[in-house]
Amino acid sequence: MRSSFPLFPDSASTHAGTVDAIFIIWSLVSIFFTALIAGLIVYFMARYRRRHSEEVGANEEVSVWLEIAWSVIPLAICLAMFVWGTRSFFDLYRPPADAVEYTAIGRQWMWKIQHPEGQREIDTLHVPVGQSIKMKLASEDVIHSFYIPAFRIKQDAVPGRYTSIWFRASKPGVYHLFCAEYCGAEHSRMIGSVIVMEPRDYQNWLAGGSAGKSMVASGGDLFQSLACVTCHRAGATGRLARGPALEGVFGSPVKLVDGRTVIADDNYVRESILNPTAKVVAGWDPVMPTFQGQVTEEQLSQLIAYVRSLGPIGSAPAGGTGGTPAGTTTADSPSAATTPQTAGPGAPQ
Ligand code: HEC
Ligand SMILES: [Cu+2]
Repeated sequence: MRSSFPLFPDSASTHAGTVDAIFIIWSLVSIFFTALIAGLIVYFMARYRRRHSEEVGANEEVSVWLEIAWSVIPLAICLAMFVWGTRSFFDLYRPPADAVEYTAIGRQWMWKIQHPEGQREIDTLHVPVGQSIKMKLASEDVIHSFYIPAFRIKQDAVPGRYTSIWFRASKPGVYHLFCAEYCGAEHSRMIGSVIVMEPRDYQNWLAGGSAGKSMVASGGDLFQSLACVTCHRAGATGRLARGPALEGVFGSPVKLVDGRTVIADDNYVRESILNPTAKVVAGWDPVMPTFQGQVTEEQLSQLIAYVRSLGPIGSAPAGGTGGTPAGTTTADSPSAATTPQTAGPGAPQ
């Protein structure tokens, strides 16, 4: 719970223990060596001071073992901390496979949150305790930073691309949500709350809200209304296809005309929609129009959720929540890479 004068934030996520341990141990190690070195300086100053005006210094024997010790011991401590810190850093930024994806879009000066089930909130984030949650972050204007001290997580929200961070809340309660990047005049008012609930309460909360459509369903609507479907028709190949089928594309490698192969992740699909000529799929002409300026950040993440939900052709559309990419790579998956070398690109405009 929030206290009015916290000296140390609450520990309310599974990250908190490791992050605190690293912080505390590093602080103690630093204090120990600072005190040791400063103490020795003062001691030696007194011990080896010049007592008579005619006194001159003499060379001391150098102890090789002493020199080795003070090189090797700090090195070992630093390397151990480096390995530990790196491992927990990767853990913070690599969501586990069962993580459910929420979207947070920063804009001057608020956080717009969207749940996979479709609920939207501003400056409030309701989450169930014990569930791994991946926050996908974007920004509509300047750099913001999504910061929940009680969870020990902080990640920038950068215009033009997606970043992400994940957490698993471990304790019900209400915690601070901040923007930790100076983002303009009212930056200090870009604050909100994270409300961690028991799973049952969370379900009630979901049921009580005006849910609207899930991310995937809204994305499906946009796919129709923006006419993506005219070119990306499921199962259409040969002369019918004006664009590659998107089934099974998400999470798979895509071959590009310039010979590179990229993995179709959030940022790839985002770029395909906003700047289609940046990476053109091998075997296709760059006929896709840009949708820059026609879709909001929120709609973009809905479209991406929809594209991700498209399993391989023939399979039922994946359910809504999807933290794991639908459609895994199979050698002969009908992704665009190899499809219509002859018919597709030649189709009228
Ligand atoms: C005029 C036809 C056309 C329209 C409309 C269109 N696309 Fe495309 N799209 C293409 C073509 C052709 C390609 C392959 C060439 C390329 O990469 O630019 C493509 C590529 C893509 C890719 C990359 C696919 C892959 O296999 O890697 C995605 C994702 C995509 N489009 C999504 C969309 C979405 C979402 C919309 C609607 C907002 C849309 N497209 C509208 C023709 C179209
Ligand atoms: Cu901000």
